[in-house]
Amino acid sequence: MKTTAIAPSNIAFVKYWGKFDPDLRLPLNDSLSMNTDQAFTTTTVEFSKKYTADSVEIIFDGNLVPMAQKESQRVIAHIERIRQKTGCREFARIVTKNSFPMGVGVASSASGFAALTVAACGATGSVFSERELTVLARIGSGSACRSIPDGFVVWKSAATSEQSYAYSVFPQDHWNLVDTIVFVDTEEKKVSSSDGMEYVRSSPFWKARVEGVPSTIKKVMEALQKKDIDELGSLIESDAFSMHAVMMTQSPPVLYWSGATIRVFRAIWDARTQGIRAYCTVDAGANVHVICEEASSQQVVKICNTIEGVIKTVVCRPAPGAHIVDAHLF
Ligand code: 2P0
Repeated sequence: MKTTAIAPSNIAFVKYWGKFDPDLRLPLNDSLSMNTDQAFTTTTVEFSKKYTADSVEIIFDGNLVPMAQKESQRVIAHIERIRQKTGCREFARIVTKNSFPMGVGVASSASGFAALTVAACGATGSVFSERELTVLARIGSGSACRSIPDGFVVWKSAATSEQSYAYSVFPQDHWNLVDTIVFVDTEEKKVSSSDGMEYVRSSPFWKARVEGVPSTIKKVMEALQKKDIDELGSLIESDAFSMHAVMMTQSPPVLYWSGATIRVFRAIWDARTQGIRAYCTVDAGANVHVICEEASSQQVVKICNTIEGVIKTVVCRPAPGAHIVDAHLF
């Protein structure tokens, strides 16, 4: 059976950095994110007797190419997990396409494993609840579980796999927030998130950050409910810096920012003194996400496009979660 799914990427307002069970990807803290409509992955999975091995291909610049070995092994391990859960015995062909470059801190693994989970589960013919899909996606890549429910999503930290799931807290049309992704680097990052967060406990600050997260999530939920951009923006900017402070003080340290990353921060802070209500957040990469309301979006894009080192800006709005579509990739 063949199934195709589209899954958005997501930008974390309260970040996930560190796990207490790396195999099950059980996170040290809850996290909260917004799905983004312009950064997404489309994946088609077909299980069939006609295949004699699993294959993973990616559509890159319009051409179908085999996925690099390290990534394809992770994809096939996930397919095997789904086969074991469903009793499916056939090999799979997997073809995938991203709307954005991989490995540049724009959560390609989040949209990738969310789309893969929904497409592969659908292609087995078995029926899963949304919660079960988020648990499965999480084992593929932690933040992928947040790309399955709609809009604004919380992922719970919990002691067991079944309890660490993601759920929507507000739909995508709750608030006209805009995430302007400011690309300053489109090369693959040198330290993957999985590798980087392995050493989280070597930072003297990790525990303080994890202990503060429940209160931050509560305040972010209140700011979302009230649609208070200044309160929300201050909280997410502060959480991003707190995560990067942990990264930079790990041993070995991880520094994802470039000079242009910092120029974007400063430009946005300057803009705030001029009354533009916009705030920065950064994931495990150099590219900055500028969060504002629709009314400030054009000014934000204009400012960002004049900063030295900015390659391009992509304007994203809140998006629904992963879903099945009719148009297959093969
Ligand atoms: C997040 N990041 O909350 C944080 C912020 C990066 C920085 O989730 O090892 O690719 O596959 O579970 O999900 C990126 O980490 O890591 C991430 P794995 P993942 O969005």
